[in-house]
Amino acid sequence: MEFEIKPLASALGAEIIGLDMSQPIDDDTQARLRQAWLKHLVLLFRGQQLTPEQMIAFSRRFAEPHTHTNYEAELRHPDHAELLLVKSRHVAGRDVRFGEQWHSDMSFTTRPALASVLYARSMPETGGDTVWANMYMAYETLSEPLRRFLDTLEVVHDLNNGTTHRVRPTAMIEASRRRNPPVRQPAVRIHPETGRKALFVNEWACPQFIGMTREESQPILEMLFRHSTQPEFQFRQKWKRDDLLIWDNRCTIHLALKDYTDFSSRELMRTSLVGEPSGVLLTEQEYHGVPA
Ligand SMILES: O=C(O)CCC(=O)C(=O)O
Repeated sequence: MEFEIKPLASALGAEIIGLDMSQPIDDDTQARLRQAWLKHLVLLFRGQQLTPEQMIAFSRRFAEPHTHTNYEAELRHPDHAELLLVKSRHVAGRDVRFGEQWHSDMSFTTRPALASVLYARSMPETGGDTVWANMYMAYETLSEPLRRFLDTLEVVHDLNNGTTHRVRPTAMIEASRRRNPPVRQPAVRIHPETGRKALFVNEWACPQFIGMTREESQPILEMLFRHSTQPEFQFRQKWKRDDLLIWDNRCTIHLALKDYTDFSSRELMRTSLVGEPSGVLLTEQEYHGVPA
């Protein structure tokens, strides 16, 4: 099957033109799509008409979808455990946009998402874009001594570190922490398919390095957050209804922009695809014993 690959930014992102993803795709086409995805990290398919089952089938061509038991029930599709409903909400008296800090999906688990898929159902007239950053570039553009230092480090990934999680009532945080205990991950991950190194830290999940205090960790982490999200490393998606987009969480981070107010106007469906094992659950001592 023929298709065109149109790069959308120099750092990452490409549009695939000429494929209808509601239809079966032969193995050769799927293999070429996967190569394109490994090269461009984010693939966009415009104008796709998919049922929930077809969206799950599309996702399954890349990897097995998570069933999202670590998320609250209200965020899950009532009939399909594989589908998350991505919409903004009011939580603890605050407007919370799904994904409003830079992150990599499920990095706070020992099976971080290999990929995620978003399918746009409705969008505000203006605003509500999503931005991705290339974490290969983030790693490769650091100085050699810093790369060597980071290669040896592990970093805490904690879902409840995010600003939207920290402001919730204590009981809610505790329940979320039981579902999502913090993990330690390598600060630099070797991509299992390409063999390239990618920086694996993000502002949502990462409060500190293992074996270092927060005071020592934070200036380094803040520098890395700034460095990795510079505009030259980004691709920005302006959504249209029926856009279908898949990205590689092993070498990208992403951010949902907060520049819209009408919550009911923006809704997407998401699958997250189960990735290779990475990271280890923190021991109580590691979690509570690290000097602040
Ligand atoms: O709503 C978006 O644009 C992105 C949502 C997000 O960050 C996610 O699904 O992980």
